Amino acid sequence: MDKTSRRQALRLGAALGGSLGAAAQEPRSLGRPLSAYGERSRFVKPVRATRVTKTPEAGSSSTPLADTFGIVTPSALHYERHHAGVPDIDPATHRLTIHGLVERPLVLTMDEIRRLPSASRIHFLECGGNSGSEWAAENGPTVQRSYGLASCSDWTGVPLRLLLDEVGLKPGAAWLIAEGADACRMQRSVPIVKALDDAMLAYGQNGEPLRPEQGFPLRLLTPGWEGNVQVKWLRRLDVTDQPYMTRDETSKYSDLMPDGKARIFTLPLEAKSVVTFPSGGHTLAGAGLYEITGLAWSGRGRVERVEVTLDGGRTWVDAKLDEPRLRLAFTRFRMPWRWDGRAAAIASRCTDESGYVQPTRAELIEARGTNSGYHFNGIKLWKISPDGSVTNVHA
Ligand SMILES: Nc1nc2c(c(=O)[nH]1)N[C@H]1C(S)=C(S)[C@@H](COP(=O)(O)O)O[C@H]1N2
Ligand SMILES: [Mo]
Repeated sequence: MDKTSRRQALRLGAALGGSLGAAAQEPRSLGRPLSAYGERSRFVKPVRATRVTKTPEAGSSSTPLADTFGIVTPSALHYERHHAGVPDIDPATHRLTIHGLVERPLVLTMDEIRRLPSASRIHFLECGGNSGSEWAAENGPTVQRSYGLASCSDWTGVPLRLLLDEVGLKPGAAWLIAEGADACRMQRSVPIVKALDDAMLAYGQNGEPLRPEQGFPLRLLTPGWEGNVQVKWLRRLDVTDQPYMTRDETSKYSDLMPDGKARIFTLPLEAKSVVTFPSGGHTLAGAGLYEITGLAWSGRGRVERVEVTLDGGRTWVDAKLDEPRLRLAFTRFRMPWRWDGRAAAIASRCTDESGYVQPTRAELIEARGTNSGYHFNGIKLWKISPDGSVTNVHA
């Protein structure tokens, strides 16, 4: 198909594109010289949005999901969540201790860890509190504010299994307690089955060492599980027969059910998706062609299907999924859309390879009540008004 007929096929019409004359007149001058470490164009502005908490050392910042392409989040825009600030760790003095119910306790330097067989894998990371505001009546205005505690990177590191084989698990070893080197010494209990399955000690992120915000020089990765277990600045793994019941696995990252009991250790994240364009805060320039796009992911494997609704959930059509569709990674979906200029309510619905279908918010509340603050994975509606403005609505 030549260029002319493709334009006709998309029927872009006079609304898009200018005339040929103007571009040819631009002046030329020498560009700037080489640089040692790259920066993005000064015309590109998206940044992480910071949520201010009591102190800046115990806060979070969210990824501008609507401004990223594909499935990999630029390291500089990866969301951040930390409870005691970002420590400044010299990898030359950092140590990882593995002890507890093991035959041969080990203390490893970073150089020693870097000599071990390694792997690189693309995985999403999502805070268990991501889109927590969707439980409430008042929700975040933009996809960044409401869904930006999720990012996806190419991680490099050592399969944890290798090291556990090396230290030798003693009978009764059922959990390991991962501890960070930050001031709060954050700890989470990890079932040993995950540690022996696909958990990884990561030192690389998107082709370079981890960013300090992501846990430099070493973090635990438990792919598909809530972000909180993926302990950053990892300094210690204590193999035990039971969980520690730490602060972050009891009072935090747990959900109070209507019967007064709490769901705890809900570690794998359920299938989820969100339309990132158009989404809250966008303004459509007028009727015509747009590409609806968004991200889908599941802590239980691959994304199998993403459907999109334009009428608030009455009818659904399949979106196109980008390949490769990786296990426990973001999957990008897309769908061309010709907006007729009338009110619309758009949303996406993800089905993962286990057959699990993303529930509506109402179904989620039916099952879990309204006391939950974490683990929200309901279908997310955005309302398009005739003036082109896009807002966050529940139903
Ligand atoms: N040592 C340590 N690890 C930590 C945290 C922390 O505060 N300290 N925060 C956790 C939480 S709540 C999340 S959601 C993820 C965030 O990882 P990121 O900042 O790389 O996005 O790290 C987890 N690991
Ligand atoms: Mo988190």
